[in-house]
This record gives sequence, C-alpha cells and structure tokens, in this order.
Amino acid sequence: MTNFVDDSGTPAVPPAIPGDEAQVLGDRIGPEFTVTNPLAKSPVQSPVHTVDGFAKQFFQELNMGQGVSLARSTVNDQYLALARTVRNYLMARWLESNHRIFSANRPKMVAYLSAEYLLGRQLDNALLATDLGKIAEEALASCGLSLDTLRAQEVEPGLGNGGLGRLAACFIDSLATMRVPTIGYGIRYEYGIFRQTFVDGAQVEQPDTWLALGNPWEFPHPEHSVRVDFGGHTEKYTDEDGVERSRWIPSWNVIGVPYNYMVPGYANGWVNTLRLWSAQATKAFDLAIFNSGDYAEAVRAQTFAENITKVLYPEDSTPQGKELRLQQQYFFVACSIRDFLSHLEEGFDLHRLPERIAFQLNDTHPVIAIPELMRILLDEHKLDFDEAWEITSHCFDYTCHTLLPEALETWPVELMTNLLPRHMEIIDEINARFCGLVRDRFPGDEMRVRRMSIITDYPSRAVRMAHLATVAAGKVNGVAELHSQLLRDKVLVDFAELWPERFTNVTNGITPRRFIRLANPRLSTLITDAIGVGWLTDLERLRELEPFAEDEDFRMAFREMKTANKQDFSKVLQRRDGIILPQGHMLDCMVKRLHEYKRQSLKLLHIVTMYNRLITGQVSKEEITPRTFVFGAKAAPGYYMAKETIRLINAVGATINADDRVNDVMRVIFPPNYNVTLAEHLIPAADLSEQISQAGKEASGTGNMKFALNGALTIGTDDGANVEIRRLVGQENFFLFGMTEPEVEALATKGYVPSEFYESNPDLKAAIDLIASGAFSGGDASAFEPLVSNLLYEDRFMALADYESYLATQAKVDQMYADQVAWTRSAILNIARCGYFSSDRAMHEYTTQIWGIQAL
Ligand code: NBG
Repeated sequence: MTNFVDDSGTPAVPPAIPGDEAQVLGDRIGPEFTVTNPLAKSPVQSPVHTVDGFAKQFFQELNMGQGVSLARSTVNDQYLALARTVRNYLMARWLESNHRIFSANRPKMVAYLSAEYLLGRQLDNALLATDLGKIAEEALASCGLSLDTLRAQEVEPGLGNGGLGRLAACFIDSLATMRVPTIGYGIRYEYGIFRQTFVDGAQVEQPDTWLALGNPWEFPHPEHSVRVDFGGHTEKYTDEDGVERSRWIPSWNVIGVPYNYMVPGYANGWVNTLRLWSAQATKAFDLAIFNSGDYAEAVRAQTFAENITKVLYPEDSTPQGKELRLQQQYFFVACSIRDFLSHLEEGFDLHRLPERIAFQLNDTHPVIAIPELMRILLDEHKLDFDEAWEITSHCFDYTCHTLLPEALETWPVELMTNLLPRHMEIIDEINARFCGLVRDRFPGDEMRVRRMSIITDYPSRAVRMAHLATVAAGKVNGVAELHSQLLRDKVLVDFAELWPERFTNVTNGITPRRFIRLANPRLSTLITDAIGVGWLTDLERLRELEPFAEDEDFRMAFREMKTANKQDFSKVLQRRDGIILPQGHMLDCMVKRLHEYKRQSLKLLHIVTMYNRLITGQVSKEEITPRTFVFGAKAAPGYYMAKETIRLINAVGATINADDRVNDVMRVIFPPNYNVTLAEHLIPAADLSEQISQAGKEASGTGNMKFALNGALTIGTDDGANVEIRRLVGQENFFLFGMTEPEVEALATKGYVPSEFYESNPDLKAAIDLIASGAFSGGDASAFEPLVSNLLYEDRFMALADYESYLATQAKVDQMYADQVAWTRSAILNIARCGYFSSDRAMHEYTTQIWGIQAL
C-alpha cells in the first residue's frame, strides 16, 4: 500500500494534518467559563411559534443566511431558508437534550452502528416534530409561496439500499420519540443509492447527487475530526513492565470529519444526534508536485482518501468482497468508537464502559468495531487480553438481517492482513481462545470447531464476520420470529447450542410518524376522529378501531380516503413520470428491491396469465377485477438476473398497456427510482400488498407492515413478519399461499424439478410460452431466453412450485374485492390489529431486553 501521508519514516503514531494534534480531535469538554452575561444561561430561545414569528425567521434565513431578497430568490433559496427556519425551532431542544446526555449524571446510552440510513426527506418530519406544519404553510402563503412547492425541492438522503437502512432510520426516530439517549453513527456518502432510470426498459444507473444544491440539515464539525489508520504492519515489543506487546505501525491514514444531523422526537422536546462521517485526505495536496505541473499526481492522495465515503455500495443482501467496502466499514467504526470514547470524562475507568454504552451492530457491516475496541484497550490503554475481552464482550449486541448464506459477509484473511494487520492479529487471538472453549465444551468434535471457527479455510481463508459478532455479542437477534427461529435452528445452530441464552428475537417495526401520520394524513384524521389523539406514540391503541370495521359510515369514509389517496398518487406519478393511472382499479403493489428470492417473477407470471386468459378468450373482461399492477424495484448494478427481470417487467407492461383489448381492465406501471418519497405516496393508495418471497428467505420485511397499517390487504407466503401479521390480523384478513419453510426444505431434499410444474399446469405453461414466444419483445423469441431458461431449469426460489397456489389465492382476492363491504372491513381490521408493528415497540424491546437503557 502506498504511503501517502507519512514520508517521515514510520513512527508508531504517524502525524495527521500538519500542526497540532488537538486540531484532529478537538477538546470536547470546554474550559470552565466565568459567566456574567445572563444570555449565556439559556443560550438559545426557540423562535416564536406564530405565523409572524415564523415568517420573520424565514426572512432572516433568506436574507441573512442565503443572502438574497425574496424577489430575487430561487425555489432552492426558499427551500434552504425554510429548512433552516424549521431547524432553528429544534435547536434549543437539541442543545438541551445534549446537555442532559452529557450532564454530570451520565446515563447509559446506545450507539447504533449502521453503514446505512435510508432517511427520506427531512422537512416534513421536522415540521411534524415541531408542530409547525400549519404555521409554516400560512407564513409562506403570506409571502406568496407554497409549502408544497418548497417541499418538492428536497432531495431525499438515500444513504441506504432498502429495508436494512430504512429500519435504522425508523429506529432512531423511535428512540428520539422515546427520549432514549442515542447516537446514530454512520457514513456520509457523497453519493447515495443510485438514481434509477430506464432506457428501452433496461435499468440505467445515474449518480445520486443529493448534496449538489446544499444540505441544510447537516452540521459539519471539522474540529472534531478523527484520524483513521490503515495498512502497514505490526511489531512486537516489551513494555516497561516486561510484558510482551504488539504495536501497529500503519502506513497511511485519513481524516474522518463528523457531520451532525438532528433526530427529533415527535412533539416531545427531545432531539438525538445522528453523526455521519466523511473521509478526507490528511494532506490536501502536494504543493511541490502541484507547482511542478503534475496536477493529477498532486491530488492523488486526496482522491484516494475521499473515495472511501464517495459512494454507497448498491448491493442489497449480497456483499461483494471489495477492499473499498472494508475500508468504509473500518473507517466509520473507528471514527465512531474514537468519538464516543472522547466524550467520556477525564480519567474514566474503562472497565466500566459497559455501564455507559451499548454498541448495536446493524448487521455485519460494523463488526470490525469489535477488534477495534479490543485494539484500543490493549494497545493504547495497555489492558491485558482477558480484561479487554471482558469489557468488549459486554459492549456489543448484534442484529442479523438475513438468511441467505451468500449474504453473510466474509473477508479474505489476506485482505484483512494488508489493510488492518493488528486487527487480524486480534481476531486470530479471539478465535484461538474461542476454539479452545468449543474444544473444552465438545471434546473431540473437531468438525464442530471448524464449523464455528471465526476463520474459515474453505473455499479460502476468510474471516466470518457473523461468527465474530456472535462470539462477542451480549445478545444476537433476528428481525422476526420465524427468522430468529431459523437463525437458532440453522444459520447459527452451533452457537445457539453453546449459548442458548444469547439468542433472542425482536420483530421489526416502522415509525408511525412517517408512514401513517405524514404519508397518510387522511387516514390519520379518520383515526383521530374515531379514537382520539395519542395513538401516534402508542400504536397498540389502534385496537380501538376494531368496532369501526362494523360501522358503515366509517367504512365509507375509509373508502373515500383510499380513493382520494389514489388520486393524489396519480397526480404525483403524472408529474414525476408522465404515467397516467386509470381510475377505479384495484392497486396491486409489489415494491422492494429486485431479488430472485423475493420473486418478482412470480408476480409477472400472474400478470401474464391474466393477460393470456383475456386475449385467448378464456375469461371475459367482465369477469375480472380491473387491476393496476405497480412495481417499484432497484436491482444491484451487477446482478444480471435482477436486471433482466426489470427489463421483462417493462416489456410486459409496455405490451399490455398498449393493447386495447385489455388495457381498460389491466395495466402495469413501473415508475423508476422507487425511494422513500415515492413509497410515502404509493403505500397510502394501495389496496393489495404483495409479500411473496419464498418461505424461509425474507428475514422480516418492513414494507409488509407499512402496507397493512395503511389499510392494504396482504397476499403473502408464510415468511418473515408475514407470519406475525397474519396471526395478528386473523387468517380471514390475510391471503396466505404457497409452501411453508419445512415444505420448501422437503422439496429441495427430494429434488426440485421446475419443468415438472411447467408441464403439469397448462396456465403456467401458457404464460411461460408466451414470454418465450417473443410476445413481449416484438416477436424476438431470444430476448428473454436467459430468464426463461432460468425459470425452467433452475428456479432457485421455486416460483413455479408456488404458482398454482398463488393464482388460486389471487382468485380469492378478486372475490373478496368484489364485496367492498367485506374488503373494507378487513382493511380496517388490518390497521386496527397491526399496532404491534410500531418501531416504538421494537425499540422498547431493545432497550429493556438487550441494552438495559432507560429513557430520560
Ligand atoms: C433486510 C432483509 C429484510 C428486513 C430488513 C430489515 C438486508 C441484509 N436485510 O427482510 O432482507 O426486513 O433487512 O431487517 O438488507
């Protein structure tokens, strides 16, 4: 590895930015001030909560902050000024919350370590937290401006791929709403999840330039930057006490600059912090080289360093062994741990660290934090290994978010040794001790030792991050009951046998603030009119809606709500993508990442079957329920089958939508670039939620919860949180189909032959034949050959095996939809019975059962 910054030999602690070390990690605890000015006692006052007060602030920000007059301002100026205005109303709460967290009586807090936060737009959430929506609207109107227009100016921070990142965002919202002292740590990617476009139906990725027009929600604190080392080697030495120790001589480093974001609780005066790290070169550029004219070379180190936080890896569930990704992971956890430790008071006894902090590992991405904390305790604080382990193993808990074996991250030993040699040494030592423990417990069972070892030899030497996490964690949890059970029984079965008490479940949840109150104001009003206020922070209270399922007036109001939401959604689509939504259709939605296990192809087979039945006259238009199928899905750029599926959805859609024989009763729409903002418009309008993964593959799902809580009925397999949704809403209010997980296993064991299903089901055969004939590709029979072959000869997730059951269940959906009273009753019961899926409940379980942390 090239040594970019340290060309003065190899001191144990390489110099950071030239100058004083304090510049890198500034003093956190300020000097004692002698205060005579009374203003200092209450450093900020919230601006006045009136239309005039708000307008005044807004002008202040526009004129003094943006440096423009209203007359000369652009929409972007106005949006930035508005965002800063709302921000100002949160400021006093933020300072006060921080004061409470860092007061003399330090509470234990949680540090949520996550490589992804899929936050969605901030403005509306901040308006809701401060209850300023109406005031802002009126104040802007008095200036001739529209809140809607300014709202649309915000580019959502897409710093996550899908469910895992959105879950982190819901969790920090709940923690703030529950006044749990929390700091979220993550990465400030310069480019978030790619912007998806379609060219001839194929996905084309564009960079997500979310920062281009300025970001009013972040507070950079370069004075609190942290240096992060990489590369080099280790050496042994004997310390003053005669103890043999290791030290790391890194070969290069970068600077991590923190950007703080407010995480406001809902109307509770509390604001937590999300701290995202951005990588910078230790040395901006080489002036001598620059002056000699080699401009590219002069900034090489800078480019190299800044690449670390340049872009979010767009994989979902399948990691790629990319060195840069390991750099990202280590970079952000090294910054975060250093940052957290620097907040401890002078002379704090690190043996007591577990009393102060719970580091929650959101999947395996931050797991390198474990050897990092060990390294700090061993090398910097000179603790011995047992002491360091005693502390470390009481500071971390680990959430696993997958069941796919290929999604469990591993890092080649060689890569780890090159990038983080000291960490590799520590992992080796942890592993040696752990394997010793397994041998003691299970003498002679070397196969078990191999299965459990943190370092695997097969297919090549690699560190299994899920094993490392499980060995160090106080608790290991899955994200839905079925998932946690499969973790215990299959994925981590040996560990569960060794440490049964370590394994637990916390079923995921979603924040009702964003996904009910903000996304669906009409439904929120209906609910409040029916059961009063208070449900938004106590979602189980939705139970009180149950009797309203029998109230025809309420049902009517519910249907009007859906119709109005569909109209709104239609306007959004027309503006955004030029898509016109037909009126009066059932809205049948499948929105999630494109992945074979989620089985978008099964949904397509249903659509193609309907189409085929219509054009061949097997059914008449009058017999079917008019439906619009909505897809939203991004595919990882390197995932060939997923991208082919996108192309096929678009091709089928184009054909059907242009076919006048059918297009008044069926339509397929696929707006590009599905994101949080689009979800907020789509979900409230949906009638049917498609959750059709192969049983045993979707860890939880969270879209399923959002749909149910907005009054869509679910058609789904016995998978992930679907199981719990169905149990809670009642089987008569959930369309279950397909094999169960044990049935999937049994079929796999017996030997799954997809073509048998193809041959034995005429509808299925006809649908696949129609695709293979070129009917959706202008007669080109080869256009989707790889997809067709894949279905016929591999079909890893057994879509064909579940087809018959899926179609039969879709027929039941039609039947029930024809009876609008029955459908609406079920939809209302779905809402009433899904309060359990609030992320507040999930966070309550984490705080009490995993972290042992009190709300303030
Ligand atoms: C995803 C699962 C989902 C789950 C979310 C949040 C990853 C690795 N996992 O089923 O696929 O809902 O995590 O837990 O993104």
